[in-house]
Amino acid sequence: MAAVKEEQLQEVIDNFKYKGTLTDKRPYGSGHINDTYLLTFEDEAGGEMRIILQRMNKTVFPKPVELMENIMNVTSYLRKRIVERGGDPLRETLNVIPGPDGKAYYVDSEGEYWRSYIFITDAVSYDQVEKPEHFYQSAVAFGNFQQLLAEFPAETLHETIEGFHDTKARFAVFKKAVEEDKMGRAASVQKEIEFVLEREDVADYFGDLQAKGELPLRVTHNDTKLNNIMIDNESGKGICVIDLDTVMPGLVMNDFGDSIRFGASTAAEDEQDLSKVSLKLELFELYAKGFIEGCGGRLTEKEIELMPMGAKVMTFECGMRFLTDYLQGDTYFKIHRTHHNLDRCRTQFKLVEDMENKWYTMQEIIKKCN
Ligand code: ADP
Ligand code: GN1
Ligand code: MG
Repeated sequence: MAAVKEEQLQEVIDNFKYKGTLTDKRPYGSGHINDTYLLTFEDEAGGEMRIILQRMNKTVFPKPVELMENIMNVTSYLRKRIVERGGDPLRETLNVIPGPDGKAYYVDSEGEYWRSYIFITDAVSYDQVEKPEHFYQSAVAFGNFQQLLAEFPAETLHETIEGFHDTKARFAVFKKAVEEDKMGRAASVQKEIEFVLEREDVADYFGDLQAKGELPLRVTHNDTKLNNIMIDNESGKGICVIDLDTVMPGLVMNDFGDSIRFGASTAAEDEQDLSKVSLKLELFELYAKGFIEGCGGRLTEKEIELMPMGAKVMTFECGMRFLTDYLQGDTYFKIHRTHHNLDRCRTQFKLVEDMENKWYTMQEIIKKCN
């Protein structure tokens, strides 16, 4: 996607007609998909108001109107549930600020879709675990999110990205990308390509079980990275689950697994020194405890038993997606250096290998939690 232009950003800000005087605007966060800005306004009394403004990624989400319909439905459902349990709906779920005509988005003169959220104050989204307690609390919050949406009418949700965690389908896309080799990069990443091809069974695992009817389809978040949760500065609790673009029917093991691949790693997702990358079992255990607790008894024995598999499948799938994007010319994930997607892919594969080595212990940990 073309970079956001200054005048384009200004047009959008003007059209949202926010209250107060704009005192600051800056790119914000480290998401790989949307273009996020933090806007600061001052009101007449000198008070400060912060807002999140995002250009939605149309390449990734080709149906932004349906996407916003999902977000409005999910957040208004959550809002009711939060109020019922005495929580603060302005901090515990996303709040969309309507556009000029009352819609949940604004389309700029270039045809790009923008949306705006109330900024959640006094909370931080972490890119890496700084305190294990934060990770535990993020697990409780993601589990809780799952629980809160357990009775949500799943049939009203649009599939914002078709086959998002259909690892088997992603394997097929990967193979095609290798064959096409658009950028002429395949020869230089033979080791990584082999790594994927040797693990077709991992790609098929959940799809096969689903086909046998052994896994319940639930409303899941599908992008449970640590930086998609706001941790309250004061209480250290996971106050709000954000980035709701991919809330869709899915498998709970994948929500668990995606958090593990990101948060229970000893290094950043794009670490170049692979000797620093491994699975931290203490964090795996902590997250498992928090997540199962957060789900409040709704998980089946099978779902719990398959959590290590969720971690492996999500890590494998993510690495494969990074490698696919690298082979296709970096058109999906935002990159900040030439081989960024390759670096990301390598950390994921290093983690998969480490999980394979620690498989027995991972399973023993989950048995203890069950
Ligand atoms: P992406 O899909 O690109 O990851 P996100 O919706 O996750 O986009 O937003 C990127 C970052 O912006 C988040 O990781 C978080 O730090 C910040 N952010 C998003 N929404 C809010 C909000 N309502 N309040 C505070 N920070 C937010
Ligand atoms: C993307 O949007 P963000 O940065 O939270 C991606 C996830 C990947 C993740 C890898 C819609 O998440 O699926 O796991 O990057 N989101 C989408 O860091 O593709
Ligand atoms: Mg995000």
